[in-house]
Amino acid sequence: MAFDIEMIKKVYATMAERVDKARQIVGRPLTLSEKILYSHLWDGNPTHAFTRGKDYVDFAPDRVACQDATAQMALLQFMHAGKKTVAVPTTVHCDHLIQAKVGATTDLAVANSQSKEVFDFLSSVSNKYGIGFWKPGSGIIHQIVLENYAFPGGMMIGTDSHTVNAGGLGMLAIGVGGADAVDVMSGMSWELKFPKLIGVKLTGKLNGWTAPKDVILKVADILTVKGGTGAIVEYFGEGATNMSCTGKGTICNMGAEIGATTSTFGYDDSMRRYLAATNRQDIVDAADKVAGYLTGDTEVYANPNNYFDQVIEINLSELEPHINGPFTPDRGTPVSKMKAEAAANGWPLKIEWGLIGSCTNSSYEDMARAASIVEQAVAHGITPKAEFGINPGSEQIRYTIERDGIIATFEKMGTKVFTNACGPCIGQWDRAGAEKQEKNTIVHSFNRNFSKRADGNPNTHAFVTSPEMVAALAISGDLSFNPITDTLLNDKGEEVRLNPPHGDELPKRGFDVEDAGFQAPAADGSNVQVAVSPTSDRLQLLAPFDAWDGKNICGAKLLIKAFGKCTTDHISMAGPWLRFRGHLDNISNNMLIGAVNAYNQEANKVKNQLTGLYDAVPSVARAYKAAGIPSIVVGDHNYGEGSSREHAAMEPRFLGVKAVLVKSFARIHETNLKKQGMLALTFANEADYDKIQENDTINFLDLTEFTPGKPLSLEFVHADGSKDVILANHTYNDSQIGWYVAGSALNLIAAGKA
Ligand code: MIC
Ligand code: SF4
Repeated sequence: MAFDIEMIKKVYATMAERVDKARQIVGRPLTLSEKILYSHLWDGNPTHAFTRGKDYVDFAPDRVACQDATAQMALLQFMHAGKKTVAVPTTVHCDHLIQAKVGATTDLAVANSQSKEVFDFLSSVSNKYGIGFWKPGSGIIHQIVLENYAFPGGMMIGTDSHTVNAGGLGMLAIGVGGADAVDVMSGMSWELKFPKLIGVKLTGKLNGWTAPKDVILKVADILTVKGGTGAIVEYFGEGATNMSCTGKGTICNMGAEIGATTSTFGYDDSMRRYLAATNRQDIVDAADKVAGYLTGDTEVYANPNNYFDQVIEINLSELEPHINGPFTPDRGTPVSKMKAEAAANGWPLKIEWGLIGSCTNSSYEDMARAASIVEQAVAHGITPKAEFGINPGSEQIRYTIERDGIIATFEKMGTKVFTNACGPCIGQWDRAGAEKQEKNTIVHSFNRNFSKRADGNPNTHAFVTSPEMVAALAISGDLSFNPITDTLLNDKGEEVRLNPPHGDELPKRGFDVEDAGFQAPAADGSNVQVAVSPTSDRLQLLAPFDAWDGKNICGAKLLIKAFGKCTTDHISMAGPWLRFRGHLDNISNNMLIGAVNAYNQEANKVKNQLTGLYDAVPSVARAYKAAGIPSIVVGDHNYGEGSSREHAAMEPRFLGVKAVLVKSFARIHETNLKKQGMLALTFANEADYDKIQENDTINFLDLTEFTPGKPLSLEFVHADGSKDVILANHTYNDSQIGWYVAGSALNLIAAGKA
């Protein structure tokens, strides 16, 4: 389990040299993000300055992390790469497949039996290929990475969009699809368009009820779900250094919700404290020697406008607690405005559940601060109005908060302590009554609140807020409750006011754990057998996708024109479908079932042009596929926002969709489509979206001339015989066109040609 200090020292040894060189080449002071990017170039030393937002650059990340729901597909692909072991340190974490129902002990036992086949598969593949394996119950991937593997100045990738959490410890940590991870695990470079840079200057100091979460809830409100696309967000200023390391993790974590490539903070005392508390003084000693390289240059932070593409300033002393939602994480409402907003929008005021946890907010500090609110309520004799559930971030956190009496405090309010896992955050929540689809409100400390995400009920209004606000709101049972100004009634009918939360940043007596849940891989795994049963409905070996036949795509049918928000939750739903993440055929039955059809405003009801009848999206896709007819998907802005799950790209590929044409893409999803041999295209003229009709047949006119920088022409033949030729842009470079030609990036690796 030990982190690799020698590897880290090596990173630091080359960092100084490379950063100094980069500074000369770029010809000006450097941001932290640039320092980490330039010192992780695949070909060693920097030779020229890159253009932000334009140049594709090859990088050499230091680590890879995968979670169970995406690792299955990633490792099924890795098995085709023909390698003996992974080329860089890699870990697999079992956290997504555990349902929250009655409480940790029972729920974990149920998961271990229901998903035994999948956990056994992940454990044996990890053992075979030199991958560290974190068992179910060990915790949520991003907390474990922060506690064990993240280090200032490092670069890592992970098959989960919230990999970015490790920015809290000064890393550049980036979420990717499994195919990208396979490249790095196979010893190849990892490609990324050199990001733009957004600087966020934090002045002042958090106080009262305001928490780190409010910083990112505010940033999300300013930048919206696509405002960070293609950019790294770098935080600096006295407000940043005044904040805990895990608080920084919360802020970086939710950078995924604004589409940012990643977010990061410069190395400071909060990171020293956190590293020391998690038994990594060695890293502090090594980092201190190169500390100047682990943060942005002084001139940059003094005059940020000269160095960042965009600068935002937030005064933490004035920041109010925020409650974001419902249905989207960027709809921000300061707590003082909630009463009016909720009334104006008809949001149910009664709160049914308060949930604290997820990779965003499950640290020791989060639990301690939320418990301080619960403690007060108990002392005042207040009965909580809503139900309460917590998911600790890791076994180390759970063990320590139990030792320190924090769990006992929560239990005084009848709180359910669920497994150290994602749980309700990813729809792994057997919520009683959810099937009735009643309109209701829940508050949680998670990061995402897309429709149906937590409990499958489209009428659940989920609001995102800090753990301490979740506690206060759930106790009051009222979405419009403002703990700063309002009072609560206790069991004697007295009005009482809650004091602002408090809690230790790190446990005074240190962290403790009996069994963290780690399994080290075999020193030589060559004899380890990995079994996948041919009759399994959970796992299926992959067959390579067909190579391109070199011809224009002709006679394709429009499968769906998606209307409005279409996240990866709409394209490949999680919750109950998570159990098929290792079985491409089975999981394809959820393809686009959440997307709204632009022609009837209904989900999962599209026209089958062969029969004229309306049917479920996967059934119609399968009908076209069976008839040998290609299909295409059309979508709106920020298509594929949210998760890194490559199933959202593999399913359409598997069901015969050839192209996805949208107004704009979320970064990870666009790459996932390219890697799986799909055409990811954007309208050259957005208004052309309106020209596409339900009964259209599509012909590509110049795919045979597919080249970087040259738009493609698509002919849409309407039912009355009239035609529109629509120009589609793409961002494929030469090697990515190679993936398309081969049928997928993996086909190239398997052929030894990558
Ligand atoms: C999520 O938060 O949506 C997930 C589940 O963690 C995903 C990964 C997945 O779909 O497995 C993510 O954010 O990438
Ligand atoms: Fe798990 Fe939720 Fe974090 Fe995704 S966002 S990794 S589902 S806790």
